[in-house]
Amino acid sequence: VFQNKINLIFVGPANWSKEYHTCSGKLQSPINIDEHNVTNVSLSPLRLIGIDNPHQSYVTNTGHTATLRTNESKAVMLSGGPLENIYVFEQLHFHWGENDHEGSEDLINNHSFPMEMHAVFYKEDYKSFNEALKHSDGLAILAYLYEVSPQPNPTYEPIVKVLPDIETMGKGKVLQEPLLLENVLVPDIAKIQDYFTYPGSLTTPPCLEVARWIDFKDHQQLSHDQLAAFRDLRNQEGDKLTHNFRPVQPLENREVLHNIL
Ligand code: SG4
Ligand code: ZN
Repeated sequence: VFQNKINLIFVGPANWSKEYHTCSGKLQSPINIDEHNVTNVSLSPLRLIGIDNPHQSYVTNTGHTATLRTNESKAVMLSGGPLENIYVFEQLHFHWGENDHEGSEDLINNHSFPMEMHAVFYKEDYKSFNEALKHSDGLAILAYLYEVSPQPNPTYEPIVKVLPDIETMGKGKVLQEPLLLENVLVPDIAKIQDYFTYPGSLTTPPCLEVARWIDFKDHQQLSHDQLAAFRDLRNQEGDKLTHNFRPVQPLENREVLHNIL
């Protein structure tokens, strides 16, 4: 039935665990974060290194999302906060929905947002992304939530502009200018220490429970047209990618921490 991973993704999240038992595990993502049910903590500062100079970057249509990578490996590193080690930037990608009322994976107080971006990092000690996937502390994922604004957000224009060129699955395109990841990953330095964090999983099969999630409380802005550009991307079947978020999973026995300054 499940010919490959991409097909499986579209068979629907309810069926994933038939093929991948981990998808019904007890540390699954995404979750609903109930702000009345979090533990306030003050962790050491979260640090991002290497974001202050522009990196040549390219965006690929994977058939499930648009993924951005830089040409240089180990260009950007993450440490501090809930992390005990250094994590290396691998890629970032987006989740969205059919309209401006849905699309995010994690929910806040059961509220869903039109888009969520994930910046995926792997633990440097494991040397490679694939090796890191074999360890429970292998990944750290930064999650950014978006709301609709009347004006386009200039930070995302270089990415949005190439989307029409990568409508077909498998296509990729180098951004016209090197990208300053600082604008994307640290949109407001004053708000970067305000986040929720919990242990979770990849949100696509095989749903590996290897990720420390860090969800920023601050929301970013995108215009309706910027959001709509993502919905024109096409999947393996050639259909428009209008829904690539997983529904929330049970919190089970987990505690969500809220870091405050
Ligand atoms: C998206 O499909 C990404 O394109 C995948 O990255 C990613 O898989 C998958 O989401 C799950 O990641 O942050 N949402 S998530 O939990 O990072 C991995 C690629 O296919 C393994 C490169
Ligand atoms: Zn994701």
